[in-house]
Amino acid sequence: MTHVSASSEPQSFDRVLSSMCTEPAPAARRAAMAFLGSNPGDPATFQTIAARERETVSMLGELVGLADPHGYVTAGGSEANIQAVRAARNRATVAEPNVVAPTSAHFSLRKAASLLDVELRLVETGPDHRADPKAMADAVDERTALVFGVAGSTEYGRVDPIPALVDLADSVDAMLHVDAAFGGFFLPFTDREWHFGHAGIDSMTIDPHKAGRAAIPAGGFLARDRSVLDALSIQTPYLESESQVSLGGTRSGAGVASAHAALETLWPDGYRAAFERTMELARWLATELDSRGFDVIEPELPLVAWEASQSLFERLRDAGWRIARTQQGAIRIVVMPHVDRNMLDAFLTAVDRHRP
Ligand code: 0PR
Repeated sequence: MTHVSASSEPQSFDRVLSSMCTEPAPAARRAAMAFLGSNPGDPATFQTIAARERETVSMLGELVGLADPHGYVTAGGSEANIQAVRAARNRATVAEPNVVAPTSAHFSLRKAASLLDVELRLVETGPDHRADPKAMADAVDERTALVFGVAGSTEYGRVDPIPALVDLADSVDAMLHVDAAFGGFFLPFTDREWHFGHAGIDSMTIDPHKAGRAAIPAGGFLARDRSVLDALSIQTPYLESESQVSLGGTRSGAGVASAHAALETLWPDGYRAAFERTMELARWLATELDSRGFDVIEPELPLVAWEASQSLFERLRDAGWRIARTQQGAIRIVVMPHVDRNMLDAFLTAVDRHRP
């Protein structure tokens, strides 16, 4: 029998500038291996991993400024975003509820809308690539169940004006969800207004398997009130445990254990050091691209977006660089912890070689 595969080598991050995934921290890798067979979806049977999940939620709460958080470790940001929409829909008292979000919201929101049969109202971002609360105010009404904001957008690394979105959600009695899947492990070291310190935030997405340096799958769904999780709860008649709030049934103990180990090892000093190093690299890369005459969007998080031609993009890809394009045609480089100065030097050499 012939096996067809690109390579038998393990994943190399050598030229990966497109991904929000990175090398897991060594302790996170070891912990994942140790819990490959345990299922946090059945906490009465798998009590060790269930306890680690509770501790993980509590550590994530500390990161996002929420004492006594409710939540669980999801399979990723998509599940957490889908669950936010599901909770809001289940709690809505009106028929045909809608969700109002900026166009910068991750595409998982479109999955949520199609799965849950809610209307998704996407509102153009402002020229700064952030949510535009005034434009969003025109889109909300008495049927709005959820207002959605992003703290660290997928394409530009932008933080929406969360306090203004909180006010907007309040004005129509809707829930407010913040998607900090990408930004959550960087923003504690900035002075941005994004965390649960703002009274009106109901729920949040924050993903250990991105900048948290946990193994995949490890996302996070956090809520201020127990009632948000109650809105997700399903009875599980024949299990030892009586109910389940997660979207998945059997879940990865590896992801949970890995998130727990990463947080225990890296919060806060390790994450702070990683943020400072990658942020400085991102600023440096932005300056280098700018000095070559490219239009660069000033990085706010370790993500650099810059205008480049389709032909340069394709040549860099053909040369083996893993890079992504935004919907508006900019090249997007995510400066994750596996990226270093040598790699970016090599990338800039490639840019100089392949530009017209
Ligand atoms: N929310 C935000 C803000 C995101 O950026 C993402 C993922 C999600 C939610 C969804 O998270 P999951 O993919 O964990 O469900 N954004 C990444 C992106 O589009 C997804 C990704 C990750 C793509 C790694 C490629 C890759 O190699 O960049």
